[in-house]
Amino acid sequence: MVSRREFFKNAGALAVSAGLVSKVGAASLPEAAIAPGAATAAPAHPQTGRPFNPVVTLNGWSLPWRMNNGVKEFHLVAEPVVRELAPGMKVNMWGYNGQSPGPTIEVVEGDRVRIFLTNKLPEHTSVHFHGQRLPNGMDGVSGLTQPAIPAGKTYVYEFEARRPGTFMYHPHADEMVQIAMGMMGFWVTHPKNPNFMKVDRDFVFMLSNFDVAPGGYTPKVNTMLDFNLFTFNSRVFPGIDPLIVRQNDKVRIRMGNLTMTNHPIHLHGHEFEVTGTDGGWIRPEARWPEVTVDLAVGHMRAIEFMANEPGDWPLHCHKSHHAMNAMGHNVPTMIGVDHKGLGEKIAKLVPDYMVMGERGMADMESMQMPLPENTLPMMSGQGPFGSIAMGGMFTVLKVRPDQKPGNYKDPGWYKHPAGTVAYEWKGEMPAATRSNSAGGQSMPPASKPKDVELNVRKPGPHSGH
Ligand SMILES: [Cu+2]
Repeated sequence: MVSRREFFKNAGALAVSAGLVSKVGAASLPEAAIAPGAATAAPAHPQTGRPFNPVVTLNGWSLPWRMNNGVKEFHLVAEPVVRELAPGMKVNMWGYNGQSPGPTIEVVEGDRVRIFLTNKLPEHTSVHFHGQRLPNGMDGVSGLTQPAIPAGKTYVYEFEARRPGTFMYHPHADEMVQIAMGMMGFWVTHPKNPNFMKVDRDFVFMLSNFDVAPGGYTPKVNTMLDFNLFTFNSRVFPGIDPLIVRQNDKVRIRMGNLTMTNHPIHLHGHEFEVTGTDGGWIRPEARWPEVTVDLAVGHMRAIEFMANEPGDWPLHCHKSHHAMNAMGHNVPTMIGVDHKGLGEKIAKLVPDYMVMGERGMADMESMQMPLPENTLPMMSGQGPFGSIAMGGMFTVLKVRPDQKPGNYKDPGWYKHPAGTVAYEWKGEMPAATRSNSAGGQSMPPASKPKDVELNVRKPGPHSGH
């Protein structure tokens, strides 16, 4: 029998057809595929079972299955993993099948599903299928609906995927530790009718948070609020892949929140509607337009929009501390403090001392100070105009007219048409602006330009109407 690694290499792709595993006897476990890295895998079109439109897991992949007498069988392995958060930082986590989060599981409404869960953690676990209709004994709550799965054992879950929608899976055993260590994954039950609420691109990712000391390698599992790494699918910007779409594509983004706080996720350049929650699809007449959707802890949300504005549009958490990385916390605010001469004096006593923050924190955008091994600058990522000054829960929706249908290759930065980029004003300043910039000193009044009318409404006969 081939090892998991060899099997995966031989399969050559994430989507493994039943034919490739048919030599494995019906009584044996299905092979547990693993993903070698944190790249976004191409959508896995089904080669067996009923048709569906696959999702794209940001910096993730979908788990192959085998058909066994009409039952879709998946093999999840709960195990310690090493996850790269972004180039330059790797973290010891717990996850499934080689990665955190685990692979996305995709099934079709009405599918009979069998999940084998092998526990390779040093302690017991279980797996709960969040939001699903299933027999109570398949709900995965250790102690309540089943015994906890001891280390080294494999348990089997079996149920019909009754309701289409957006779900997740995670342990209901020592959750504080296991979820803090990264144990979670996405689950999509596609509708029986592939044309129901069909979209051109369907992205999924989990929100998670970690507290890893700069230079450390393992999340602190007892942290309750002060996390320093906020992630989309256990990646931080600039490690999060962009969402690549073709102009005028109908786009769905599904997100699930297993952090310790809420996240207002904001999209630039477009309005969207929330079309689904973990409770199901929202009736069209009950939806309203938004540009930010708040995900409470335990929430899943599906948003949809027409990507009709070409460009590079941020998609990010609107909590400003969640769009930056580890180094920014517990630093005193130094704006306005005059450090002149002080830095040199302290440097004689403390050779590594560095003054920062006296003009705001923008100096932190690029790595101007040496970082400990295995951490990331608090804000980073280079764009076409300089540093993007973001980290954490931040990525870019790239809308391009010439992106081929079904193609997810990064087209590079947007090339703005001439005359459509903000530019420096080089003309005359109005008086008020000049006096502000001169620090409040009085300036001679500027004469009003002849061709500019002051925009003041005079009360007319219809005022107060
Ligand atoms: Cu947030």
